[in-house]
Amino acid sequence: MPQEVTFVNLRIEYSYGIIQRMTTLLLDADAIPETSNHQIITASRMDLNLTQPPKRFFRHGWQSWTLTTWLDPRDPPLPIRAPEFRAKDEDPAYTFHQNHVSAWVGAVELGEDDVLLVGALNLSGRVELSGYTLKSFYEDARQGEWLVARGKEDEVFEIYTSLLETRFGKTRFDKPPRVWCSWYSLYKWINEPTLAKALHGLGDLPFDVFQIDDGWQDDSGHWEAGKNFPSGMKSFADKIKSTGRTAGIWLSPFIVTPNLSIFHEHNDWLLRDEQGNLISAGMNWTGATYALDITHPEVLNWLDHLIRKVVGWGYDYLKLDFLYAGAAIGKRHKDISREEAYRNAMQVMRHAAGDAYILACGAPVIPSLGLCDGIRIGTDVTPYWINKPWTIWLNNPNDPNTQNAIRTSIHRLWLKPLVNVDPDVLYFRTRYNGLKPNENQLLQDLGTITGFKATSDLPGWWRPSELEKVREFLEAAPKVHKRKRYEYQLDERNVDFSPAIPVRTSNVDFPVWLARSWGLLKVVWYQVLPALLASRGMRT
Ligand code: 9PG
Repeated sequence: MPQEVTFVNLRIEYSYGIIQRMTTLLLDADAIPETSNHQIITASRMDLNLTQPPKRFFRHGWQSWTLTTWLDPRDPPLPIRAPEFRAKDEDPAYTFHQNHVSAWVGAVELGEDDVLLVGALNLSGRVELSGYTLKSFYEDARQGEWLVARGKEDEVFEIYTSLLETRFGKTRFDKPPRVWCSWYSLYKWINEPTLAKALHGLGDLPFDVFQIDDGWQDDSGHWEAGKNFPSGMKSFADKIKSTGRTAGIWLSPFIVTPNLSIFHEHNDWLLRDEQGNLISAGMNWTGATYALDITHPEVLNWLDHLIRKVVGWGYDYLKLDFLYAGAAIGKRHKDISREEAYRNAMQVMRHAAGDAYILACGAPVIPSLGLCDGIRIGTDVTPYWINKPWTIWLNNPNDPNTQNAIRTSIHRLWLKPLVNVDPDVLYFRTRYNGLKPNENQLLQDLGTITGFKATSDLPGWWRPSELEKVREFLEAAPKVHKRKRYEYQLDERNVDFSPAIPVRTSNVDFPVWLARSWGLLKVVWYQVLPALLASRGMRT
């Protein structure tokens, strides 16, 4: 029998199914006062019927790189046209879903300053907008708690954030670090002499961390130094620490590629589907990647040893990347939900890391809370605003570029009380930089707002005036005031992020091969060529 309970001014109707509890929540939006109020409801599914079409739908991306924004509900979801990017950029369960599906938290804008938010308080919650109905559900029909809150946008997100803290915990670091990271200048072409030169070139600039990114490792998959680091990784950590900075290093512990020996040595560690086929984890710079079954006891043991080894070398800042692969869909050794599997393995690594700082990247967001200190909140930046063929022609708002990165990051600033939010690196160089001054400034301003100040610029690429700008920027702490959804005031200066917000798609069926090749030209020109020159000691 349906049962009614009072929820502020909402009418809730509970009905009980045989196997699971279904909750249908009937909402008369006009009857609810627009002042902040909230309620926690336990259900595996909750259908919330809106009496009016929402003006906007807040879609929260599953992992760091996935589109997060307020959408026009009339715009249908469009799958990424190039299959190789789907597993890397989207929640694989909903790639072809006909409705917008938001990960853990969804919201609708009913009027000016009037937002209704539904937020999962357990793992595996999703919120789908289907016409006038907000359909919230836990995957695999699990039972869980939901926050339903109505009020001003910032207020409802604050309520959600404080409840998430009680469920999952928060970072131990109030102040984010200032980081020099090797990726966005040298990419995978790093070597000992070039990094040593960069380390030296930073002089007394106030960077807390010097972080070595992808490219240091050999082809074993066991995370040992590659041939470009003949003195070994411990030796380089010592070098970094002798300059008074924390040593940082990049790892992607949940993915493997077929060129690695571990792929063949431990084929039984790989995640497979019901039919025994390997699960693709998308592409990285070296090609196809596959996911590890992180519920396998040997894999968990291996992860524990790996983190202890790297921390033992002297690295106290770990950028753990491509973490979404841990929560890929597949048949696991242990029959638990994919996000539970992810959180258990993160817990093992958190424990093994001791006091080291963990930056989660490419990471399912809510399942990482409490187990990482920082999290990347957008896709990768690039020294240009947009890569049209890859973003527009291939319908990929998660494609690495600065516009996509700013858009997603700006919609995740509400996470700041829980975790250091990393909007990716900022550029201070004009050399090899195709960003217009106003675009570059927006990215820097995002760094100021999050407090996570990072760059990859090689010191030799800076003009003397740019180097001074870096010092000033790292030391500055302007007062940040949010004026509107996309407008901020930094001390006396107004900043408007609106130019980064539109999602541009194409109705033209450009051949995918053409879009791929065309887009690659920009990557080669702005990213690969400068990196190759610099890695050979030229123009650094
Ligand atoms: C290292 C990088 C950096 C970066 C991470 C992550 O092939 N791809 O399309 C691709 C996209 C992004 C990407 C890597 C590969 O970025 O976000 O900061 O650490 O890995 O490989």
